[in-house]
Amino acid sequence: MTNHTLTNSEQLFSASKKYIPGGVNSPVRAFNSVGGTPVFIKRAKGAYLFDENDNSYVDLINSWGPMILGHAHPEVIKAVTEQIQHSFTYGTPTAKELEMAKLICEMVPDLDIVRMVNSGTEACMSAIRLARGYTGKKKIIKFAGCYHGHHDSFLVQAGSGALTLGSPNSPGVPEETASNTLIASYNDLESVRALFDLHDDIACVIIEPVAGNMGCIVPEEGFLSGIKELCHRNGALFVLDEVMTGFRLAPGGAQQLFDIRADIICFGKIIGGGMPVGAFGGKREIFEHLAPLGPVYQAGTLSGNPVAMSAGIATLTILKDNPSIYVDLEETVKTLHKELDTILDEKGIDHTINSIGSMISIFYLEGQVKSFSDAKSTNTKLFSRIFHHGLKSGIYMPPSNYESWFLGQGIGEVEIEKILNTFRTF
Ligand code: KE4
Repeated sequence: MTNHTLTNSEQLFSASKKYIPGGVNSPVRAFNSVGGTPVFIKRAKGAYLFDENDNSYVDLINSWGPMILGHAHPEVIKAVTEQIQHSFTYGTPTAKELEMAKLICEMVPDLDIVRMVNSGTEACMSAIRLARGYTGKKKIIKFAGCYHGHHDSFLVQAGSGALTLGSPNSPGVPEETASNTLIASYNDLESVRALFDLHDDIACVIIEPVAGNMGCIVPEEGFLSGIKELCHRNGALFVLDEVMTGFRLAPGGAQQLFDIRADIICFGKIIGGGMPVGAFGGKREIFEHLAPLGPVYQAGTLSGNPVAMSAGIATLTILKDNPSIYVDLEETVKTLHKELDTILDEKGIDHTINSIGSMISIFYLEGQVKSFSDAKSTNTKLFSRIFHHGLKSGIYMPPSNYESWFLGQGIGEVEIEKILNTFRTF
């Protein structure tokens, strides 16, 4: 067991709090739900993070999803290095954006057309604006515990960081806005049907095809297709938020894995290969309503910039050309699921592990976890103790029980052993 001192992180954190709200640029990084000082990371390579004291950690966050190829992949670095010799951004159309859009439409089944933006939040907020503009209706349905970014309409019973602050609803969101967001329960099709029976002005349903922001929760058979059918029967659009699952669960994301087709799909994270990129796409007929073709406005100074496109194209091309990456990641997660289940059973620790593809979460409770109401009874105090034990053992898990682990390439036998040992020695 290496003793990971945090002195430099502690000094940096207290200094950062003077200049940055809470010392972080995204709340979940502040360790609010696990306590202690966040570890400041200085560099990363492959499956490893290195802190300011040069301690190494097996990375189970991978920047919350993007780094599926592992950190500092040479081909991604090469693509970005080449582009920046020709400047960073022009604010004009470029051939790189055409190349990126074609690649995405090749990889994602039945995707006609796609618009690049700069984050998952932008992708999801633009998707619901387009759905509202296209249908002329104003309400949306989201699911308790799902997170679609920090747009006003989504901060109602939101997951992810909002949960770690215990405030799934945020001040600053006008009641008039929040009242247009209806809440259903994951894996409960009746809760969706009931809302459609009550309201006739629902523009869309937006859902994470595999929930990752209340911990990992897999959709039950027929749930997603049932939602799609309810949407189309009621003149609403079916919107899949694949910011997390896109290019992670398969080259074609959840649409490929579950053989389901949405009207609008949102992307982020992996699509940028670590650069700030989001995207939303779908049926051509719907996107003919989007500016400059149609009246639904959406724009962005750095949308589709050549540097981000270079990182995204390199990343997606490697994923497209090497489907074995998905097989290996899935094998690793299956091993972790099985071995961790055994270790936690032997220790008599109540737990449920949900996993699919390269996504896995451990809930410290008894019984199944199929929705947020199940997930919220997880023992977050126990999670925190295991989290810090992991940190001391050189494993960096996401600092919240309401997050999925994100695995990247480079997690092999040695890293699996390190992860299992953390739980064995707990
Ligand atoms: P961004 O705006 O953070 O790029 O994407 C928002 C978003 C949208 N949809 C889904 C399914 C997401 O998971 C996210 C962002 N995920 C969180 C982690 N679960 C981001 C981490 C953070 O907030 O720092």
